Amino acid sequence: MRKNFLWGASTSAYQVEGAWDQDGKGRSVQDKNTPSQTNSEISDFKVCADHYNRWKEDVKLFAELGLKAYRLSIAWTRIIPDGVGKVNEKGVKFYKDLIAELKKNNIEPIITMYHFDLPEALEKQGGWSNREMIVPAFVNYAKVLFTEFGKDINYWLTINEQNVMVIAGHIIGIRDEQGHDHEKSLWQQNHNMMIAQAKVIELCRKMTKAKIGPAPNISTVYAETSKPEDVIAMENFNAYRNWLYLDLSCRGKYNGIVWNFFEKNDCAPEIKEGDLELLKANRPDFIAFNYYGSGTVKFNNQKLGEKNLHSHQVDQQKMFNIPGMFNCVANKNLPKTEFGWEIDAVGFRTTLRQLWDRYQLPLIITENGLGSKDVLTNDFKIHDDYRIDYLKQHVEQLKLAEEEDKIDVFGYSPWSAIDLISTHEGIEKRYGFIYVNRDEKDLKDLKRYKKDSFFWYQNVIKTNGEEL
Ligand code: BGP
Repeated sequence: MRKNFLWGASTSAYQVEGAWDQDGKGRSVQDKNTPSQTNSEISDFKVCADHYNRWKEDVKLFAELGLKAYRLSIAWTRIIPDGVGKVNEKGVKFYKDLIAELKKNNIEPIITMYHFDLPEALEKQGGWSNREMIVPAFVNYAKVLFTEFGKDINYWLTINEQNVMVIAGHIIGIRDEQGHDHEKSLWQQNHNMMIAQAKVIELCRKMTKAKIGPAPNISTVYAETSKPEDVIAMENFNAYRNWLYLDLSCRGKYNGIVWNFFEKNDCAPEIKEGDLELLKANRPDFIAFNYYGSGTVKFNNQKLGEKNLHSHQVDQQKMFNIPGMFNCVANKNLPKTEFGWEIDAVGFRTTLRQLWDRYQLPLIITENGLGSKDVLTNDFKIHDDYRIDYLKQHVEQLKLAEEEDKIDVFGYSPWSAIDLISTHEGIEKRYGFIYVNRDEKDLKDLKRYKKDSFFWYQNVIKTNGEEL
């Protein structure tokens, strides 16, 4: 890989930090929408990996792993507990100390500003559906971040997986209006996020020298068969799942396929005068994207009815259908993880190629990884060869993308640096290079152990991807 390639690893605040009410932190929608509410067997986000109290030890391990970059998110509610208003100095200090320690260890901090954890106080005022309230609130939060951390940060990510928030909304902080209003409200929230993002990009350029980009979840899409109708479904799903968001942020335009869908179903968002100009004038410097596996679809010729379409959708790999657009189906050519997610390393290269071809912006992968029920042996080892296999296949394709396809890709930051609480499936679904000794309910000693994948990735970084 290129010299100075950013070999990284990722986490998000609400999944790793814990300390959910420590040092003045406000409540976020994640403190409210904990998985324990839907399934009492799995953990909530109160303690997580207790990274908030053990960050020094963790950074030491990240340095030993050899990370060149660490992608973390800042919890809005630690910085401004009510979303707007008073800044919490203790929250600011926590991230200042963490960033300083990372830099001391030559680890580039890559910061996500908002990773699913909208302040609950803002959610109560309508969240992303209240444009007049939420856009200035997000811009104000960004201003505080640029003021406090601006001189130390070279890469900002605005919003994590905006597209998954839209597809899987009610779980992660999008308001779930009922019936027909649901559709309209959903796309309005999406539009409002885009406007907020463009304003934050504008502000970033005024206040800092950093680069800034969005962080959607992008996956290549296949047609189930070569039937022409299935190819139409593939284009529809691609537009709906991937291009809508990036066309807006990188081209300042609504994707035509999705816009027609909106109009046909009377759910187009309101676009105010100047919105598209604002988007066009504030394109990102790069595209960060998360990739776990591809999607496969077949034709669907139903009509969109009054039925609420998205509310039962909980993650990006669960099957779902949009009338008139597509039906998601399983891909028989692909193996699955223990949690049923399809594994498709070649699809990773295809995704990189499509992104590069479409937008011609530098790329960085900010999530990629395999969730599994890892086992701690009696001699404190974790033999996660399945994870090594997954990552190895993906890095092989990454190398092809860079070397053969000549794609401008500047970093790879798998999920996750350390075990943390999965968005919907508890601690049992582990992704980390570092094992955290706890169960769903029994916190044990929270001790850290290096998995086999830790040593494997350490060598990948050391040899700059030569030895896999
Ligand atoms: C992405 C999110 C992460 C993380 C990851 C794994 O969608 O950005 O926050 O959770 O997916 O998903 P899960 O935890 O559901 O397995």
